[in-house]
Amino acid sequence: QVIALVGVPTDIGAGHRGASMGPEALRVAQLAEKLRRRGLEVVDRGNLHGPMNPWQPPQNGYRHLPEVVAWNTAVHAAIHHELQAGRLPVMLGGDHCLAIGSISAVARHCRESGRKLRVLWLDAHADFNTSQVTPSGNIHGMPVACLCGNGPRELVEIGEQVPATSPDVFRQIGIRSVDEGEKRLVREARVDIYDMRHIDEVGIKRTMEEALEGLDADTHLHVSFDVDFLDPSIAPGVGTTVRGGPTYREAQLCMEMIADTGRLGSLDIVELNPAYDKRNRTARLAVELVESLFGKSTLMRGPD
Ligand code: DIR
Ligand code: MN
Ligand code: MN
Ligand code: MN
Repeated sequence: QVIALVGVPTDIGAGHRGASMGPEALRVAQLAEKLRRRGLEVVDRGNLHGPMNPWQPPQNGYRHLPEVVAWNTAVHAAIHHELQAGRLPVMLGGDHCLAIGSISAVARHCRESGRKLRVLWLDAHADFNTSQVTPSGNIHGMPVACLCGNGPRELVEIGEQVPATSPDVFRQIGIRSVDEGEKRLVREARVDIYDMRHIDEVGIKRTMEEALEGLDADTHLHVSFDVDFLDPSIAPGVGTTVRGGPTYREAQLCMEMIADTGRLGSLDIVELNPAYDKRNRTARLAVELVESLFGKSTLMRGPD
């Protein structure tokens, strides 16, 4: 299967500038070349285009809502196009608001092809805020809520079916920062959250077994990888670091266990912010982890 890289150079939904440089940082870290070296076929579609970041304060609880709609409309069309053509899309963000466009496209494709959807949300944050409870107005803190129908009409309606998906398709892993009002919302929606305490208590292996449970031959697995999932000591190049995240080895095992399912159908790599990084090390780490996600491992491990 051909992997299609789709760059989305914007920080329109974030509270810090610089995630717009994410796609180029991943290219500089040789994402395409490293995957090709593994024998995979990769096409780089270049970057999507959209409005400049006007850097305005929030209005009615949302910062840059019209611009966020414009970018996500472009993402939805591009990702759906790749899926329709049988390719495996990798969205190079960009901030995490762009998951509204990508996951709504994946959900639409699953409906059209009669497949089930599972979304692994690797993140320090639950991204389940609404305009009522957001502390920031930044829409990168709201994509999961929007995808579940809880958000402004213009965003909730991207992807035709409203809501695009439902809380039960999500498994959130690595969570360690949930805002006060957001806690009530994730609880009410019964979002399946494997927070850092859960990982501490049962370990990353058991956590991933739980999150991946019930996948079958016709499940499409989407991974939404917010780079702030990782501990800031290994991944400083993000706008909103939260200490106490997965270590290098925990992250590797997480990616390898996803690869082992053989069900990966699409991927977002978001929130990478080279302005906060040193010598592109966070992009290089992200590329290394994505190699594992696509099957790289130390030894060959068979069923016997
Ligand atoms: C915070 C930060 N929960 C907010 N969110 C995210 O502003 O809603 N940072 N996603 O990466
Ligand atoms: Mn996020
Ligand atoms: Mn389709
Ligand atoms: Mn995050």
